[in-house]
Amino acid sequence: MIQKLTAVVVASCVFGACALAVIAQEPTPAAAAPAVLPAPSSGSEAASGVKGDKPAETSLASADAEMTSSEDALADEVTITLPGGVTMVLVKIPPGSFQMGSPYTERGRWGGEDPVHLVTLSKPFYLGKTEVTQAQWQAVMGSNPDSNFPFGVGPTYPVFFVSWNDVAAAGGFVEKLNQYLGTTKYRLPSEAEWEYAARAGTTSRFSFGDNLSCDDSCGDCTLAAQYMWWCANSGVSSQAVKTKAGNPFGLYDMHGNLGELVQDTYHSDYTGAPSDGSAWESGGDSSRRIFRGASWADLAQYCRSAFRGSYWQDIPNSDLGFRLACDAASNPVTPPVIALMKKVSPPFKIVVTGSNLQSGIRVYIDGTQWTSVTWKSMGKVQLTGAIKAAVPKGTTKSFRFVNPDGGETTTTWGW
Ligand SMILES: [Ca+2]
Repeated sequence: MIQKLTAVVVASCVFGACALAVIAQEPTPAAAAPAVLPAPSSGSEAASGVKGDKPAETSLASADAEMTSSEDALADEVTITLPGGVTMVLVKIPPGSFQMGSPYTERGRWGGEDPVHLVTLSKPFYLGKTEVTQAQWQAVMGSNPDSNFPFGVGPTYPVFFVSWNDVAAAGGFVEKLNQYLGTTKYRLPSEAEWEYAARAGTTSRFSFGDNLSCDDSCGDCTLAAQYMWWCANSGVSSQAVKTKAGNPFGLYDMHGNLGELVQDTYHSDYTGAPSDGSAWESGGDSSRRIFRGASWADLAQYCRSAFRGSYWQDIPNSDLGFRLACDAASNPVTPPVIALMKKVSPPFKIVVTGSNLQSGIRVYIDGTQWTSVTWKSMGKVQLTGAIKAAVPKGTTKSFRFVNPDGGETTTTWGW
């Protein structure tokens, strides 16, 4: 279950309808490397964790709509709409503290999970309910890197064979998604955020328990098979997302299916790691990035919550994908509410009301960004000549209003 927020969050405009001044502007243009398992090492440190040698138009569903309380003001889930109407759901992860890493007594661990250290995440954030799918990748990037693979291909399958650079470097998925949504808040999770979310309040090896009655390799295991895809049950392929049970936070495939790239560069262990949940990108091996959760091809022991591996930043791998994270605003956010649209003289009057709109709002017409609007004042504002030109009399257009802090709403207008 998702914990309730206890922090008191204060926002201006929460209890009153704050109006956005809409100032018409000039129209703005809209915007395989081998999968190598960690090598076993001696003793209880089972693996090195080093992977491989180098070779729209829909409103946010229920999003942020609870504005009457200062607690738990963020929606438990948000749904973002990608080009073509493809959606992606992110789950609210509550703030909290946890012990990151694995104790010496944990079966199947390796030394890269040392030392166990306290991490405190002071703010909530959102994390993808599933790994990013091929449909979602296709919607944002315009192509499917997996289409020619003989396995694991389909719109509901997680996208794989994308390098960290393909995801998070300039021109990658994250950047293009942010551009499309008119924001900067979507990103990869940090390694600490990922483990915190995978554990979901648990301290056992897996979020479903220690699973000590099964072996840690590829043997049949009734319990684990309810929750994850790994070498025992996946055949020779990743599987459609959300086809196993979720964890206590409502996240799917955190154990297995695909290993998931996170923001952090590779450090051989946690000595010197930050304790605030931020990504660790200084020092270490800057040519490699961390992945978490292991994959359909991996042993059960690598699917543990604490397991960590790394891979070359610029090389794709058929075992690796990712899921998206998103900053939650420090204040509650709400979709803008269009209170009024009517034809008057001058022709159009649009009044946008909502809360926490200090970052302004972006207006899209038929999917193309038309203008950005800045917070101006309370009250009604008229769109005159520009909107008249954008929506000629006798036509009908789809209008999408996006709050960069979260939330959007869509309507269809004509006159
Ligand atoms: Ca996974």
